Amino acid sequence: MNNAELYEGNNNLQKRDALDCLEEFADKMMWKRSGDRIIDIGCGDGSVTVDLLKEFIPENFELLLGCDVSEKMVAFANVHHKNERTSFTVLDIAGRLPEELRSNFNHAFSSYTFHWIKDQEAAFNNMFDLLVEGGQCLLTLLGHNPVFDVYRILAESNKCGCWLHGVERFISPYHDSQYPEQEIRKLMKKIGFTDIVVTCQEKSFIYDSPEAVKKAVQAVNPFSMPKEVFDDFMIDYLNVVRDMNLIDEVNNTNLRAGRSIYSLSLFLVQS
Ligand code: J10
Repeated sequence: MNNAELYEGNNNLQKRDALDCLEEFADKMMWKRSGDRIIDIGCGDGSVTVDLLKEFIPENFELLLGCDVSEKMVAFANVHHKNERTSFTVLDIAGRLPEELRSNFNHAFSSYTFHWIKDQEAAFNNMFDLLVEGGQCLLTLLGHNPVFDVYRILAESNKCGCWLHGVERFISPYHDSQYPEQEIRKLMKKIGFTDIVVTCQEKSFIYDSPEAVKKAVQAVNPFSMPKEVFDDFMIDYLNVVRDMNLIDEVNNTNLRAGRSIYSLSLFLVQS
């Protein structure tokens, strides 16, 4: 996920779910009279940070810092969205936390990022350490999503398999979980969060056309492959999607994708 322009134009599903999560938990957010410091983990191109998140935070915030593991995404976000109080920096949330970021934020947000992280404990520990005591965090991430089954099926195929080596690295840690909420709750308690709320909702999403599905998949494709291979890969991808009955025709033009997308929302307080 390194093409910021492509992601910016094809992330309606991610934006819809980020908005749902912000609306679901807006009442629980406690803001200071002024001067809140806010971090958005996995900011990507920065559009969710500035278009959605900013609508939910008080105007008198002190700092809004977006961070992402991708240098290209951060560079794009800084060019398009940086101002006096909003900026973007490179950070691997599962890696070593820079000292200056520790206990530095009143609120941490993250949307559609944590399902890419294998070491959940390291990432959530870092999230805890970023916050001041009593700091709050709000996250949305994928549990089960058929997109991961499609990757697994294609990884086994003779034609595409060689481009999908190490496919398990890119499967949500909760894709195969029967009770993801319980698993997450247990980990959050171990880390030390209090007031833990974890919800899991089944969702679907309407795309305008197969071309829109193709672009959305391309925008988050974690496998590197040449452009000509990608076009072929997408033909196979959409064939698997059809074989698995993952898309329905709606009004003959739109497509409803993935009736079994499970989206997890987490609200946590640093004790
Ligand atoms: C940052 O965004 C993401 O991590 C999003 C992911 C992994 C979900 C992408 C799902 C898409 C594009 C829907 C695919 C459609 C199907 C019919 C399987």
